[in-house]
Amino acid sequence: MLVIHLQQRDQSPLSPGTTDEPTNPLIKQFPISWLLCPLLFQVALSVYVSAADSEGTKNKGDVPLRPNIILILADDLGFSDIGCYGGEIDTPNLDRLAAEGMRFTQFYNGGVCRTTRATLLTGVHPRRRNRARLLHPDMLTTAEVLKTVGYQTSLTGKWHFPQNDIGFPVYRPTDRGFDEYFGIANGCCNYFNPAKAFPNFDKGLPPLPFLHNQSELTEFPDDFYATDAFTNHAIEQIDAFSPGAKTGDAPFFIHLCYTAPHYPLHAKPEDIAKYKGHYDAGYEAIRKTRHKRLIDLGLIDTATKLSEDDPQLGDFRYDYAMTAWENVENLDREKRRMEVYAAMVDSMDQGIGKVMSALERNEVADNTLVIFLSDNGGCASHAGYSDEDQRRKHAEYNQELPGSVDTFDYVGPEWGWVQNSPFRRYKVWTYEGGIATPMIAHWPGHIDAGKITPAIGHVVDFMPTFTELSGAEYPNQRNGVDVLKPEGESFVSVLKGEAPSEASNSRYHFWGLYGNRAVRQGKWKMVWGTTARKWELYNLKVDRTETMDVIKKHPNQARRMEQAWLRWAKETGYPLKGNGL
Ligand SMILES: [Ca+2]
Repeated sequence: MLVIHLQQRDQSPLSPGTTDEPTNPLIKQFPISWLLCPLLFQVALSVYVSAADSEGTKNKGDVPLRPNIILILADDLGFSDIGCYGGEIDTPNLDRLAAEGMRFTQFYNGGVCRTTRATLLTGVHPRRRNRARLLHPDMLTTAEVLKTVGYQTSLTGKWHFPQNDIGFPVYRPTDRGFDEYFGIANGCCNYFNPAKAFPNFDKGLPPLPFLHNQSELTEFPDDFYATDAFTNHAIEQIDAFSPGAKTGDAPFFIHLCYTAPHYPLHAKPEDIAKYKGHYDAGYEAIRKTRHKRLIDLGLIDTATKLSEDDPQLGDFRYDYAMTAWENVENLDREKRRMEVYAAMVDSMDQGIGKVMSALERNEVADNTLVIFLSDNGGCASHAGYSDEDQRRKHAEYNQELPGSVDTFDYVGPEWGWVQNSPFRRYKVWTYEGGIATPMIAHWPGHIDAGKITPAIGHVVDFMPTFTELSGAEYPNQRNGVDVLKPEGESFVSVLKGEAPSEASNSRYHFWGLYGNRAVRQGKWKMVWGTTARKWELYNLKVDRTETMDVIKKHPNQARRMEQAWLRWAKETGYPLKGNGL
């Protein structure tokens, strides 16, 4: 009798679709209204577990249904910063996850904080409707979908969708499927005191909202440090969500969005001290070392050349000329910038180690998929790079070297570029330096230890991946509104150890942000820089670092890819003029 009830259609706003056959009818049609009644929910879960047991608790292949999921997103972390991706920064915890799990060599983000977050959260490419707002009523979030099959959900850290846009719905995480939220609701904050206003050379803004669920926090303890606070909140959620009297066996989805190592450069003195002198060799030497280590680690082909720096081509806000190391005027400050950045990454890695310990302490590590990646490449932003007044204000504000609560500094163009070694450019650009991310997936007993996969993937793939892992059926509607269908592809088979299919690795991927464009299909990638304003074509199989433009040799391939990009731009509303987000 109970099974019949469970198979009845849900009448809630998040009703599952009606067209596709679910692979597990018990779970895929699990009504959200049951979640409102703890007793019925417990009974329903026990029925699910019994049914799943009778099928061997497995879906296709060897992957069990409904693992816990922890999705960790770093902010403005470069491709080769962490140790297991060739970096010199001490990241033993991420290195351990990589050694016990899988590394992706060709995974992509959206090139900048908001486009990545919007796509990763919704499974669809950004739609440029209603100015630059990217989260719309006809999109579902991963948390909303996972909740349809009983997941407990929380988001920690950076959210980055508007909080006060008059005339449009305000979406806090708790409005979009997350049971619990703690963090900076917009782009970044002072790490030691999020209530401190931004300096006048940055945007001069008052502090951005820092929320616990829907309440704004305006006071922070003296020993507050954002990275540690986010780590601690995620651990609290692991403790609260792990199996027990209150939670039963309901799985959890924790989205841990660190702001590290996004500017401002703030780190604890003991972490900064660890990196004193580590960057004295300068930009070019560090790039060469990282390039070699990436080859030694098997993460890039041995024939891959180290790319040169790009010249400044115009007045685009994110187009910077590079200064050679021997021409740097204030070496103490310049070295210190990267030392503090490394300390911020180190602190995040320490936090990830504590998160893993919490999983082990709660005895849920074996059934938890942990994924780590970055939202865009290293950032080259700099206060007033071409503005004398802003430079003066920056110098006045930053009387001391970067690191403390009273400073506000950035790594600047050269270190931002180094962070993406061996690739070209940085955040906001669609060369590999802007959009290629390290990605680690860890799931003991399910993902082969030490595996490196060449699967080409994109943050648009998380929604179908999590939908498959959870056994959810993707709903047709949200609050009575038809929703966009997921535009990515599940990478569960890759996690299981299968080689990426030819079809999967040949599909199209698209980017458009700040006037920069890119399209990848298989080995081919076309890039359009908003200052050069022309397409370039690269064969990434032999030239991952985009050093040889072969568009004149392959005009038909280029034409096909341009047409595909134009169709995508039309479909998603991406503007062909200007360089706005
Ligand atoms: Ca970012």
